[in-house]
Amino acid sequence: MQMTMRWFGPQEDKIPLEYIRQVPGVEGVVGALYDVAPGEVWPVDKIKALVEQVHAAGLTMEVIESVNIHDDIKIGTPDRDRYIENYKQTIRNLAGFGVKVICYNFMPVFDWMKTDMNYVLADGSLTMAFEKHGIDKTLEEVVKEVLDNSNGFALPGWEPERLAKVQELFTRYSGVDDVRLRENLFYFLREIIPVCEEVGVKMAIHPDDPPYSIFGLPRVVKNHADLAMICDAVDSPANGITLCTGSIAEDPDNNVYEILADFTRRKRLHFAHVRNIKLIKDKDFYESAHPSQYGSLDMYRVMQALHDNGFDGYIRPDHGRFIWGEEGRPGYGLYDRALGVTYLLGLWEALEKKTQ
Ligand code: CS2
Ligand code: MN
Repeated sequence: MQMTMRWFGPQEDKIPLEYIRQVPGVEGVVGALYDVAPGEVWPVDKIKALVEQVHAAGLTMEVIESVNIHDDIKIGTPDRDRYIENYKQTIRNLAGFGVKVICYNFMPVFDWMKTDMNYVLADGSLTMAFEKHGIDKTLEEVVKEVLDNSNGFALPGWEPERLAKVQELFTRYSGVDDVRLRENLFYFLREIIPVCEEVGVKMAIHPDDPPYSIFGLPRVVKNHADLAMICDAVDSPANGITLCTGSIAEDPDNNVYEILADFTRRKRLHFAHVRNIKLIKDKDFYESAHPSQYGSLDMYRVMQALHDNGFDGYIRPDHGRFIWGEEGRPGYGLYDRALGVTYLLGLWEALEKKTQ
């Protein structure tokens, strides 16, 4: 297992690599280029500069999150083949610099969705939340809530220029139901997985956040059955998943522990996002501190499901709260995520010693 933290690069992240290096147990960062539009090839010179900077700080960069998928691939337009060819080239370029895992998602229109970016917890810390009265707002109001409260940071998957035309984007997806979206995902996988096998890269799909339909959009990465169908669609170790405990647990019908155990056993779980959420009522939730006592997940069981089934991939804490006066990119402050790392590694050490 390799512990990592996400880092948004020299322009987009105000946390220096040196600070990440000082978090005990963190060996690498999960990186990405943020100045390349979805659908374009990631240029070799930019990848090289990023990797060299990370290595110079004594860290690895073997995981990318995310190489985002162009809407034409998700919609399945005739233009998709051009974007898929670009994606293949990006995979090759990344493999040339030691990248082993690429995290991506297949959510139409938006990446994750939250309705409250500054939810205040009892201890005064700030977190993100999803409440259905928020979803009663109009589409434009919800988009505005997220964009206005991102503290000046560009949020991946929330490109303002793309979402300025959100209604138009919805219209483009109007003929795409779950069946079509799934077919388009499988088409994409059948094209790219052979390239991944050739260059030694593993794809790892991130679950939908939230894992059910919002605003009538189709959803195909919601639960155990969806993940199994995706893995079976192209039966290769290069076709795997990122299990985000927070996202998948937003639907209380999902058994996070069983899902973790099953895909770890199948050797398809390449990347784990481990965080806790607190379900409030009717699927409303907020993102809590990592330890079990603050949320709805038993984090010991989460780590046990990975450990006892031989997890050997990359792991990172996921969104943290804002504590100790820190400000910055929502979900990605240093302090609370560092506490998450320490806690998860503590659980892991206990599991290791118990079985020795
Ligand atoms: C992440 C996702 O920051 C987050 O919410 O867990 O946005 C994740 O990076 C993407 O969905 C993966 O493609
Ligand atoms: Mn996640």
